[in-house]
Amino acid sequence: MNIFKVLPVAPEQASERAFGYDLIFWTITILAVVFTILVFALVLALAVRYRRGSSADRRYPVYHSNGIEAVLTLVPLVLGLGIFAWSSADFVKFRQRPKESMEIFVIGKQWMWHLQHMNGIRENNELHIPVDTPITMTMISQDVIHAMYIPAFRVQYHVVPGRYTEMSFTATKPGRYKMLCAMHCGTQHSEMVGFVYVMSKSDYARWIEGGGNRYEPRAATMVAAGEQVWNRKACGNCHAGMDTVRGPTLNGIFNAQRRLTDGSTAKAAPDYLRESILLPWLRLTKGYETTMPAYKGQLTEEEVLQLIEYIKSNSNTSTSGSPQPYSAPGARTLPTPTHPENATNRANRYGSAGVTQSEEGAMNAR
Ligand code: HEC
Ligand SMILES: [Cu+2]
Repeated sequence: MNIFKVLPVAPEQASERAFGYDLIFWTITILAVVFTILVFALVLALAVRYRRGSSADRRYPVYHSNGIEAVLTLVPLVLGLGIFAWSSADFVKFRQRPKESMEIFVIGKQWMWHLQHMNGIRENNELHIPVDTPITMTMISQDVIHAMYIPAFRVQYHVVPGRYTEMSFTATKPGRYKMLCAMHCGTQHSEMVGFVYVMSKSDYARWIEGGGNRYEPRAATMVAAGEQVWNRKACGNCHAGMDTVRGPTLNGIFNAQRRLTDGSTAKAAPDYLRESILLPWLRLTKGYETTMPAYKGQLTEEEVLQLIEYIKSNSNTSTSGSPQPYSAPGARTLPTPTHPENATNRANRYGSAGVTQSEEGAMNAR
């Protein structure tokens, strides 16, 4: 039974967490109202009773009472800590990424939401998802800070420039729900709205089979789109199937520990990869110098997400560490560098000449 449904002040409950969220919300609200009424009622009653000229008995004034002190301290303390523990538990639970989830990539920009499914289907200000399926959104902004907000799901999280944020939820009820921006982001912030369509699993399967929205041309999958960017930008000139003097292999590096020139290590998580592509010199891979061009300003956030998915897809096939030819599923082979020798390549080659043969061997053995 859902007693909160009768209160018309909250949006529909359409996700796995909505009920628990509302329960906390209403508990806090009701407690606040009850205590406000209690305090005001006492203030009024006592003011009337002890007003000047009243015949109240004033012979035994109470200056201190341990009992009252204890009640006044302990009751709010227990209530406050209880609410803290309760809401923290929910918070921790819902900030966890589900073990298996469908990924959606979200790019916020002034003033629209751009969404992309793993199979490449793109949507603007609309999102189609299946019911009862855990969804994880990987989100980034192309300009200012936004916040993805779906009131019916009781989810909201910042979408910021410069790093990925994540938000997971499971929609539990087919329907159409509002998708808003919850961070004031400029003049048309209020128009940065759209809809989430929660569909039955069979409807969703049909929708995605049919190529999504008819007015959007069917796009390549995230991975295939990433491969296109990879080829267009000729990343393969320097990143081959194994570490070379031109660059380290990216085969199998996803989520692996990378050794850096300053002696530290870094996990090749999405944020690290994004930084390595846009501003590669901030953290240099051990054994290499600043020969990789910085792609900041040359790639859109969407392209970076696609590149990362491409790099990730090549992680699955190779056992980490041992250099292997690039062979991801679907006959994606990374071209070996075949570009003609020119001044830039030569400079690159000699620029990274800090890598000696033995060091290179050591890196390959890594
Ligand atoms: C001119 C050669 C060159 C090109 C072109 C190049 N890179 Fe690199 N890349 C390097 C070198 C050298 C490093 C190691 C030094 C560093 O961390 O910057 C590197 C490092 C990286 C890393 C970090 C790998 C690690 O070891 O942790 C990533 C990710 C990466 N590149 C992706 C790309 C992508 C994607 C492209 C194409 C858009 C690209 N690179 C194009 C030379 C290149
Ligand atoms: Cu916004």
